[in-house]
Amino acid sequence: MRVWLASAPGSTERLNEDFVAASNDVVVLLDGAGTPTGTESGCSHGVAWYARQLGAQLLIEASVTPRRPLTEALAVGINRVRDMHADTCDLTHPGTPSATAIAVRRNGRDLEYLVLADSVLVLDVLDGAPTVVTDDRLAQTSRTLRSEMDALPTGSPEHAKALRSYTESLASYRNTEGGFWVANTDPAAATHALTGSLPADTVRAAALLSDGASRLVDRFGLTDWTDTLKLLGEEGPAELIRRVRVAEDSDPHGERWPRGKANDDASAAYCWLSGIRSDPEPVAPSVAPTAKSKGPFLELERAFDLVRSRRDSNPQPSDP
Ligand SMILES: [Mn+2]
Ligand SMILES: [Zn+2]
Repeated sequence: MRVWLASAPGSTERLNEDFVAASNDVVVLLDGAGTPTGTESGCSHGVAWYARQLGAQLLIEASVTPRRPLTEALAVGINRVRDMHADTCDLTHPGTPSATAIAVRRNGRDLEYLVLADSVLVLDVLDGAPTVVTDDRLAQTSRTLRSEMDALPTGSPEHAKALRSYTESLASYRNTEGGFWVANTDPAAATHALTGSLPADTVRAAALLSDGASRLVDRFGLTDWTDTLKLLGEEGPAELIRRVRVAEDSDPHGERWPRGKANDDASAAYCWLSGIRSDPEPVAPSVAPTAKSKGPFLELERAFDLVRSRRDSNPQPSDP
């Protein structure tokens, strides 16, 4: 399995609360549920810490014990992270950090997956349209709760207030029958994940997307899953995120596309599953990204070129 990853925070002022990582056979992607500024959470570590700890534990469990089902690996991870801060934080607080989770594992001839909450898994199957696995229970629960927030301009104080009250009212539906399920402190949530397995040789590639990356399709409607897989294969995850930012920046107040955050953390993993030896070369992201897909790296490279050109015009005395 070959894997390409990209992740970018929605704002330079906040930590990236998504987490994406891969081992030889496993890829995990989590989206920590953002606690809006000014909301009490009971946890001094925060959402980014939670998503990173849980993602790392899930990656370890799923990789080291391939015979253990992914739901069990997630439950073990939830327990471990809970134990890390049960003594120092109030984990009964309704605002306690939580996260979505996707895990994909190549296990012998099978490709196994787990999807909990609203991150999106897109499978590029050999015959037919992409298979999209996402858990819409949060979207169904939130449909009525978010109408007040969505009517207000994103970034305004009224919107921020409505976002806080929306987040607080969602808490009573979290991890309850009839509500929606996410990873937080209760390992039983793992048993509510969508899971499945299919022969690995029927899948060309798999894409794991946080909702900050999937929004180009499922919120903005600017492209479809087929073209998204093509873009990921040809230009890589960073280019997908760059396009999300361009769309978000064209609608900073959420008038065209109402949303909780003008820019959300965005993460994508693209896993190429076909064999490495005999298959034709995959339509893989080029190793050297083009200028248009470089994004922030372009500025880094320009700064580096400047340093280098100054150094070259003032050569240091050579060693004796
Ligand atoms: Mn998100
Ligand atoms: Zn904590």
